[in-house]
Amino acid sequence: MPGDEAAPGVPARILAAPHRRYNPLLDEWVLVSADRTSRPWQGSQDPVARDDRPSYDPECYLCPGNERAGGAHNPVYENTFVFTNDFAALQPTTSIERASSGVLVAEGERGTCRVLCFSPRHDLSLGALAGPELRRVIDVWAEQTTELGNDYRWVQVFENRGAAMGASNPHPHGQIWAGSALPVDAAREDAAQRDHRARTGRSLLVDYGRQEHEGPRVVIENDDWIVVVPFWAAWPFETIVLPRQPLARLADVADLERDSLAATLAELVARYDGLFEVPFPYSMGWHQAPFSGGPTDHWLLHGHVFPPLLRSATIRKFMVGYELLAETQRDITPEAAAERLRAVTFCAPTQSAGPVAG
Ligand code: H2U
Ligand code: ZN
Repeated sequence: MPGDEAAPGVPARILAAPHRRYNPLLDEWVLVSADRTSRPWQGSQDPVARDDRPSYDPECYLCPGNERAGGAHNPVYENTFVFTNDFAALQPTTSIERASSGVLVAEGERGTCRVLCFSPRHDLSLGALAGPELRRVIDVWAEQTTELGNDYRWVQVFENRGAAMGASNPHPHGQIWAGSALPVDAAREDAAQRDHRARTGRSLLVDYGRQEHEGPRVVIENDDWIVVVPFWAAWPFETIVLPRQPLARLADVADLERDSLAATLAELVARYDGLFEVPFPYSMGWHQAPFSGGPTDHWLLHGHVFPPLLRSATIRKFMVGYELLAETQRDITPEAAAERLRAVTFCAPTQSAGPVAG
């Protein structure tokens, strides 16, 4: 599948030495210094994540029928369950007035935060859900986005998986935050896609997906979706999930494409889990056209997956000194990362995860 060259038109001599790659979505650069992973490491190692969860945990705040930290009780839900975060970072009643004093500027931010339990089963994860169950999660992502888009400009669907990425609970769950402002990254992606459309008449990410077709950064490619380690990836095994049709939001994804998205996501998580043979931690989420009332034809729906692991189950990439002070730097090339994800043996699941216990 991989092409001969990492980027036809970019001389191999540039990519063979330390170099910077441009991220056109965020209008920023990343420094690529291949082979730095061979340097000695006597620093931090994360504990290996043990995964011996029961299918029902009486102490879990998210399991069916249990009491949550805020005192509410979960229903005995059988599929997915959405509730307003008991410790929400945003409130729907906040006034969005803006004020400034000299160089100090502040504005109120109105919004809401929801939690989405992917399954009643405490011991599963997004990628371990059976096809129809994962498909249902996709449907809920789409429904929630449409509903919240009636009230808010930006709807952020995401999942933090694993303690290494700050997940507060191992029960399979994600979050949905919606707010009145366009957050920083959303605004940058909106501007970049709008600009590309104005200059070329085409969609930035449709152009990008076409350019990556059958190339060396492809991890998964099927009729509906392409998953690549972006040419400008910041995190070691970062991927982007792109539809092959020009769709602006999850609600635009048709029935069969939702099924193939479920299969694509399950395969992606399985490839991550197989890489270091641990439940791979990550933050993943969807970027969808903002609900600003204007045209959305410059936007392409896409998923970002940001996993922190670098060289083993216990050694992560730290975004620290140079990254915090200058710009992002990566130690393995995106092409090498994609090759390793492709090399993981993947077997499509054949049966449902089974009934809930407890
Ligand atoms: P994370 O694991 O990604 O932190 O998401 C879990 C969210 O669930 C977290 O934002 C909320 C936390 O505030 N939560 C509740 O709303 N109620 C609870 O009883 C436990 C956790
Ligand atoms: Zn649970």
